[in-house]
Amino acid sequence: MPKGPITSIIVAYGGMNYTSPVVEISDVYSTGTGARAEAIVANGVITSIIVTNGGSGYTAPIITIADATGVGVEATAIIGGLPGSLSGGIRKFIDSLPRLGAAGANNLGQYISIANADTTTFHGSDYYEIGLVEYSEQMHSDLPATKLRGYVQLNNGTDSNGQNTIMPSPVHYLGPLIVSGKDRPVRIKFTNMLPTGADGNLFLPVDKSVMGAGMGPIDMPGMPGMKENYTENRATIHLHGNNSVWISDGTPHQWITPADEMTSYPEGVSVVNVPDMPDPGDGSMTFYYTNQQSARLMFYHDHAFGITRLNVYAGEAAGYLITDQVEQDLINGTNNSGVNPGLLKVLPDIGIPLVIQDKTFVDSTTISFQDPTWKWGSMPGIAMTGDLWYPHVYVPAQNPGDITGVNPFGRWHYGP
Ligand SMILES: [Cu+2]
Repeated sequence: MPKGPITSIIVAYGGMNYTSPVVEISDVYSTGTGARAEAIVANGVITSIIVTNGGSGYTAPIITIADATGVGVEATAIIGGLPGSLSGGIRKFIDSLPRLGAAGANNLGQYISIANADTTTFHGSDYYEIGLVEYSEQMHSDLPATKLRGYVQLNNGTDSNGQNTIMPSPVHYLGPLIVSGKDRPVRIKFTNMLPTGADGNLFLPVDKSVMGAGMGPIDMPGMPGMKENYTENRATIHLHGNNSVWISDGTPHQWITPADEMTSYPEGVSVVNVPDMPDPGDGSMTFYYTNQQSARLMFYHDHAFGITRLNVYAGEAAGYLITDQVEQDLINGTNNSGVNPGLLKVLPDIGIPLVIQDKTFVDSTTISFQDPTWKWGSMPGIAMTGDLWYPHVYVPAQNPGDITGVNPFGRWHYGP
């Protein structure tokens, strides 16, 4: 978070009956030191507060006025009121947007990779082998690298001799984008390559009271009545918005664990592979998409029972774009579809996919005040700046300790 000296204090309401007020300046996160200020009183009202020493390192300053007789003053301390007085934090508009392909890399080297189709292994279809891996990527100039999980292409399309080639591409956040055409089927072999055992646990808090995230139906080995938990490295691919047949939908019950995971639940109960593709083996699934849809931007993402929101937040999402003859006519100034008799070039290209996401990052210097029970991330138990943060405390809307009975920050009502 940004830190700096206190550059001014604004009095919103001067109160009454003040005689010799003393201004005390503290900080919500205990980061600031050294600030001093004096209150100016006229007829018992504080008319202004003068900063005599701005101090340093303030993040969220609090003004307290001590006085034997006065009440009611309201004042706000300002940090960053002078150009260049702030340091730290995540600055706006510093990094450019990662665009499509290596040529679209931004200043951090981020870009959304584009998958290369193998057009020969399955005649009439585009074929992709997609892995799921754990990796790190720097998301902002003011952050260290962030631990993520995401998709990566494992084959490399079709070479100039028409052969399927194997050359894993580097993993890129929100990649690899699959570009397909209306009515051109896409086939995918998905392989879960996440870590296993304790390393396979998510680096985000998992609420095991959510159905599908905690205990499953099977007893732990040798412990009758003690149910074994589902693992946190379960994953699948669901193509969001696609007109998919159910066996390839990637429903909440169509997930798979890595091949070498030790678990009584190696795959979801509804996993069905594509009948005319080879058995992909443990840790892999196959999918078939008809793409009988008009041009559109979709995305594929994880859908595993009980942890979908966490897996997608961790990075298990990528773009999927269908183009069609109508769109191509509007790009190329042709009229094969019949919608463009004027042969106009209306569209410059298939577009620039825009993806808007909401992420919160851990700041190791303030997390112990903001979230005292945070214990997840890349070094569980040690708060690491740049780790993804996720809510994990259910704050009740009732507060028996407050005379109103209400907790204004609460979101959850007690049951009867
Ligand atoms: Cu979805």
